Amino acid sequence: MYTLFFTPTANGYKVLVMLEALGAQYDICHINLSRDEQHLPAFSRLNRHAKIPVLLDRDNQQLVAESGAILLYLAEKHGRFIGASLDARWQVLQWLMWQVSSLGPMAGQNYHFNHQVPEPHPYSADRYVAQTHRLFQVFEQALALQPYICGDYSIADMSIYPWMRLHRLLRINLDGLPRTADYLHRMTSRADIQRAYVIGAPYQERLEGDVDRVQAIADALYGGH
Ligand SMILES: N[C@@H](CCC(=O)N[C@@H](CS)C(=O)NCC(=O)O)C(=O)O
Repeated sequence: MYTLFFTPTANGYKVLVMLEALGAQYDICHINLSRDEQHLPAFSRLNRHAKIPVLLDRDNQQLVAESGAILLYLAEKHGRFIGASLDARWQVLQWLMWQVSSLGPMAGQNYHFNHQVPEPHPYSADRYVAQTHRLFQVFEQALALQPYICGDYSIADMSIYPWMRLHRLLRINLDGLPRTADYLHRMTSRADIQRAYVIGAPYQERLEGDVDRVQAIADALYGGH
């Protein structure tokens, strides 16, 4: 049994997609970022970086933050989606690291400078679109004729898809990226991914997060004060 501290953002969906792929038992503790609930002291005790996602493994009270680390934790614990051979495992780790160190940060800045910046900043907006586009091109070449980035469906795909599916918002035209377009269609058609996005969607509308639960969980783990 797991508790996922979640907001319906790309990084949040990575873990929801994995939990659905595993058929794991979990509940969701909602952190409303638009109300700055990530900065509540109780949540900061769970993750000093004050960001979602965070996973609590109820079996052993293990807390894990950082989406890439959470995906690895779950893949190792369940022995799934991390490559069957040593070579495949390193491929999966390589693409997982590529996502968390390159695609995620570039796409995140792209989104910020195109949709959230208080004053328009065309140089930065265009720069991060160009950087994101280059990463899509790298992915297009690497995908070649494989259905998934490492052959079999893996945590690398689960980390990449939630960002790539935002391609329109990121101003990425898929016309010159036909394999990536097919890949995104293949991923979107997966039943586990569809379930994850159906489960996550209502949290977009929720006004308040589960702040009392966060407090209770932090107190149970670390003691009240
Ligand atoms: N490197 C982190 C990034 C997590 C992250 O940026 N989370 C965002 C939501 S997608 C967040 O919590 N933002 C709140 C804030 O920055 O205050 C990961 O991969 O988990």
